[in-house]
Amino acid sequence: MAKRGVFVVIEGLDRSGKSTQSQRLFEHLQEKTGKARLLKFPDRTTAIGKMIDGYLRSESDLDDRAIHLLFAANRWECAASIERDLLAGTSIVCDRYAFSGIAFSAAKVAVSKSSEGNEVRESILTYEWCKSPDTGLPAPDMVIFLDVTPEVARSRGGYGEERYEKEETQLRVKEQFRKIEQDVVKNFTGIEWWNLDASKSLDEISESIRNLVALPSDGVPANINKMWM
Ligand code: Z5A
Ligand code: MG
Repeated sequence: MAKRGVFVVIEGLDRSGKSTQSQRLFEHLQEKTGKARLLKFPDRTTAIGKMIDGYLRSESDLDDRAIHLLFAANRWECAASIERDLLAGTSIVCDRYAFSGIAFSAAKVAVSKSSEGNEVRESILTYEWCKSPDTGLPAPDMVIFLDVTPEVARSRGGYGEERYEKEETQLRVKEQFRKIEQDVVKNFTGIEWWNLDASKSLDEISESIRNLVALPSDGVPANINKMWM
C-alpha cells in the first residue's frame, strides 16, 4: 500500500503570503513526490463557494451563523476526497482551513453604547460554537501560521476591499488564532503548529516551510486524525 501523504495547512492573516507559499510548497512536493494536491478555502468555485464569494464581496448579507456554516460546508464538500487522496499517498497543501473558520467568526463583535456613552464590544459567536461544524473533518498533520504585522501587510499593498479586510478586524482575528494555537498545542497532539515570521523574504519563508515539511517530528502516521476529536 502507498505511504500516506502529508496534510499541511498554511494559515495566517491577510497579505501574509499564504497563497504564494501554498503554491510554492505544492510545486516542491509535486516535484519531489509526483503526488501533490493544492486546495484553497473558501473554494469559491462550488455552489456554496459562490454564496460565500457574494458575502465576502458584500454583494449579499447573511446571518453570522449561516455564513459560518457555509464556510464549514465548503470544507465538508472536500472531506471525502482529502481522505481518499491522503490514503492513496498524495500530499495535500491547503491554503486556509477550519482554523480560519473559527478565527474569523469568533472575532465578530456587536458594538453598542453603554449608559455612560462608551462603546461596548461583545462577541457574537462563542469559540466553542464556532468549532463544532468542523468537528470530524480530516485533521492536518501540521499547521504553518504565517505571522505578519499590520505594518508589513500595508507595505504589501495594504488590505483589499473585502468584508474582513480591515486592520481592526485583522487584529481581533489574530487574537483568535493565538487562542486556537494554544488549544491545538494543549489538546490535539496529532496536529503540529508552527509560527513563521512572514516579514522575511519569500525565499527564506519557502525554505523554512520546506524544512518543516521534510522533517515532521514523528513522521506521518498511517491513520488520519479527525478535527477536534
Ligand atoms: N474566511 C472565513 O471567514 N472563514 C473561513 O472558514 C475561511 C476564510 C476559510 C477570504 O480569504 C476571506 O475568507 C478571508 C478569511 C475568510 N478574509 N480576510 N481577510 P482568501 O484566502 O480568499 O483571501 P486572503 O488570503 O485573506 O488574502 P490574500 O490577499 O490572498 O493573502 P495571502 O494569500 O496571504 O497573500 P498572497 O496573495 O500570497 O500575497 C499577497 C501579496 O504580498 C502579493 O503581492 C505577494 O507577492 C506579496 N508577498 C507575499 N509574501 C511576501 C513576502 N514574504 N515578501 C514580500 N512580498 C510578499
Ligand atoms: Mg490568499
